[in-house]
Amino acid sequence: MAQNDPVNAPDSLASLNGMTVYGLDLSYFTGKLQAYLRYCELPFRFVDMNTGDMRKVAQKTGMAQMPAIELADGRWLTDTTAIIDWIEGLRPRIEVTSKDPVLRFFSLLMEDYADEWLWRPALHYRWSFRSDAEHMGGRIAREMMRDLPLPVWLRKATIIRRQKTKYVRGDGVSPATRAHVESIYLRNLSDLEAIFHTRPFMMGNRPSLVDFAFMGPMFRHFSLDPTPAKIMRDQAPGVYEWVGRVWNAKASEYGGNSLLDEAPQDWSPFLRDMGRGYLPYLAANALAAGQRRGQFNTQIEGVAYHLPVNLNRVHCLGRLQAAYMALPPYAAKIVRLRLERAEAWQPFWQVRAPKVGFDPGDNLPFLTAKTAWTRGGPRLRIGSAVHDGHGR
Ligand SMILES: N[C@@H](CCC(=O)N[C@@H](CS)C(=O)NCC(=O)O)C(=O)O
Repeated sequence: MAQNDPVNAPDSLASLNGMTVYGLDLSYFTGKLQAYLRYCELPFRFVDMNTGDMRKVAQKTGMAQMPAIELADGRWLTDTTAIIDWIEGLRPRIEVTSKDPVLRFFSLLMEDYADEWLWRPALHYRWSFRSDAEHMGGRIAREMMRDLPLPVWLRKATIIRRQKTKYVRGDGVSPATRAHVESIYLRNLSDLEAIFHTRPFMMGNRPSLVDFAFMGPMFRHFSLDPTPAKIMRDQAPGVYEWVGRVWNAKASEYGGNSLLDEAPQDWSPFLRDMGRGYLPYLAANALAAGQRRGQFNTQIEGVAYHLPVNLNRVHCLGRLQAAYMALPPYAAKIVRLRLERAEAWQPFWQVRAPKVGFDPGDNLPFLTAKTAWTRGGPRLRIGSAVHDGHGR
C-alpha cells in the first residue's frame, strides 16, 4: 500500500500532520474548531479566507461554509460537529466527549443547541446594531473581501446589506420577534454564569465538547461584538472569564482532571429552553422541509415567526434522533426521563426528520461536491429560500 494513499491508509493522528484550517478569526464555527484544536495541541496552518478561498472550499467540500480543513494528503473536511467527532476517534486520551452513552447524548444535544439556536441572536446582535455592523462590516470588507476589486466602502456596504437581508430580516428577526431573539442570549448568559460560579467548565474541571460548542457564539460573537460584549461584561463576568479560560486551555495541563459522570442538574435550564423553543422550532422546520416548502410560519414561545427552511437543521435533528435510537436500552431510558422532565421529549419526536438529500452516503466530515447532496440537490427540489442548501 502506498504510504500516503489517501484511500487505503488507516487514519491516525499522523493524518493531521501538516493540516491547513481555512476560516476567519471572526467566525462562529471557526472559533469553535480553533478552540478545540488548540486544546488538543494539534498544530495547524491557518488561512484567513478570502472570497476565492471560499469558492475553493465550496468546490472541494460541496459546502460554501467555514471552517474547512485540508489534510496534507489532499482530503478536505467540513462541518465542525463531524470534524471533532472524527478527530476524537483518533485521539488516544483526555477525550472531550464522555464515553458514557447518556452523557455523550446530552453533550451532542447541547452542542447542537449552541451551534444552531444561538446563531440567530448572534447574527442579530452583530448586524442589527449600527456600531457592531460597522465594526464587523469593516473587518470583513478588509479581510475576507480583500481579493475583490472594489473600494473598501462598497465592499463594506455590500456585506452589511447581505448579512442583514440573509441573517436578520431573512432569518425571522423583526420588530415583533427582536425582544424574544435577544432574550435567548440573555437567558443563556445567566444560566452559564450560574454554572461558572460552581465549576470552571461545562462538564467539570476540564473542557469538553460542550465548552467548545458554546465558544462558537460566546467567543467569536458575543464577547467580541461591542453591544453583546458590554452586556456580557456587565451581567456575566464569569462567562467572559470562561471564554478566556477555554481559549487558553491545553489538554496536557488538564489530563489529571475528570469530567462529571452525569449530566449536571444545572443543564436543566438549557434542556427546558430546548423543550420550549429550539425543539418546537426544529420540528416546524422539519415539517416544512418535508412539505418541500422554502419558508414557514411558526410560534415560538408565543411569538409569531416567519422563517426560512434550513435543511442543515433538518439533518441535525435526524442526526440527534439517530443518536438516541442507537443508545443501549438503559441509557435510552435515562435520557428519556430527563427530557420528559424538561418537557423536551415530545418536541424532540414531534416530527421525524425527513431525508433532505444532504450527505446521503454518510461521508461527513469528508464531503465532496459530488457527495454533499443527492443528484439535483435541494436547489431543484425546494426553492430559492434555501438556494445554498443551507438556509444560511
Ligand atoms: N454546521 C457547520 C456550519 C458552518 C457555518 O455555517 N459557518 C458559517 C460561518 S461561522 C458560514 O460559513 N456561513 C456562510 C455564509 O454566511 O454564507 C459547521 O459546524 O461547520
